[in-house]
Amino acid sequence: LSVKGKGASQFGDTIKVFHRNYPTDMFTNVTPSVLSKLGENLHKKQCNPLNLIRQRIADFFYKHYVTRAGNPIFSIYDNISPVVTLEQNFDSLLVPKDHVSRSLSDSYYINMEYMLRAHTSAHQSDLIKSGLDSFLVIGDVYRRDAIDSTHYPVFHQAEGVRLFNQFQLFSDVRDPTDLKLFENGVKTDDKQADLTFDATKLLEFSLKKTLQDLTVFLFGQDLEMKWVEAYFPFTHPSWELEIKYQGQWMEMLGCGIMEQKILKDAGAGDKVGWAFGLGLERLAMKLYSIPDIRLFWSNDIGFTSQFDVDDAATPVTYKPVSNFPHCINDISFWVPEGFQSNDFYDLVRTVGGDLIEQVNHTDDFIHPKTNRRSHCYRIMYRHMEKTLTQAEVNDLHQRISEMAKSTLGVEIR
Ligand code: FA5
Ligand code: MG
Repeated sequence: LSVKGKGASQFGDTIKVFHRNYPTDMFTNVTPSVLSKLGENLHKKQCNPLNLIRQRIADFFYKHYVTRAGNPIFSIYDNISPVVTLEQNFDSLLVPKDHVSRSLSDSYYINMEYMLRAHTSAHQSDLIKSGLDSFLVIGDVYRRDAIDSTHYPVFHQAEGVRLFNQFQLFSDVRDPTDLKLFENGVKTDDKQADLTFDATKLLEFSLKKTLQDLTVFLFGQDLEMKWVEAYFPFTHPSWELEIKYQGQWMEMLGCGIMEQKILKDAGAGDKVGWAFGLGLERLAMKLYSIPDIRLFWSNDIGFTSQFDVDDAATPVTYKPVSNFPHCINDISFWVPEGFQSNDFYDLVRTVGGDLIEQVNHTDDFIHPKTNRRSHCYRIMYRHMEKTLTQAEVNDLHQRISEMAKSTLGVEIR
């Protein structure tokens, strides 16, 4: 196993993903455990809460956004392969060449050309190029990330894009004669250089109204939420929506006014638009009171039977089968030059699978004399459906430490 981007040895010269062989290279850092999630499509799976959420979102857009002839405005794509090019995931979205999200420690690469999409935004440009104005993309996305109850290396997003021409954007304005979409201006915190202030404000209003209406549709009126300013390379201005979940603010989605260059490059430079990307697990956790993101992957009938409903609008409140105790073990080691915490998180997940509830980086220090760096991690083990024995945990912990020694070059202290 290698999680550092030199996975060629682990897989040989090629990796097979969905019946296609890809040559491995210096970028290759996908792991067998992450590849095993491809094609699971939880958002299409019977009795999975993500499937219910997907249907609810589709209902909302089909019901509330229709043309005068009664046809839905948004078309929905929930079947696009998560294998994308770096061009799709990054370049088409103006992500700078040196942006952190491109690093081997943040994304899963098949090789220098292909990766597992890190967000559903990867499909924006292609779908606009194909002539669409309003669409949703729903699917699985992959990220090397921290491990806790709201983060998992595979999760699901719903992307929404809506484009407007001049007539459509200003259709509700009483006297639109003086209003324009474009100007030759300067970029400020409030707007892009080539969009007018009027167009920007109307887009912001339309975007926030759509997302607020969606949250009211899903959660009802008395949900605590707030808009926070944000930054994305592909939108400006940008926002995130947070909602209160178990007493804490939890980020649900990112959104903003689409960078005009993306539309130009995709052949839709005469239109303006907004886009959003929301996390389905986060929505589902809130909606069904699901306490841990790993539960979405459970095939345990105690879990799935609770989401066995004919109508996706049926209210469901998850009742934990029971809460089994967790075991905590610490591990500390000297790390080599260039060591990344995400390499260790991946390794822990690869060895421990869903028995890993959480990994915290608890200490980081540099030896004053030798200048060597030491990291300490606290690993919380918990089985969702039974009590783990200390022997089982020790065995796992031992395997994690062996694997860290042999593949990450750390020295256990
Ligand atoms: C994005 O992925 C942007 N593509 C969103 C976007 C689309 C912005 C279009 C502007 C226009 P972000 O990394 O914040 O942004 O992720 C979006 C949402 O995915 C988060 O708000 C959260 O709900 C969910 N999410 C992110 N990381 C994880 C994770 N590791 N586990 C579960 N959910 C996650
Ligand atoms: Mg975010």
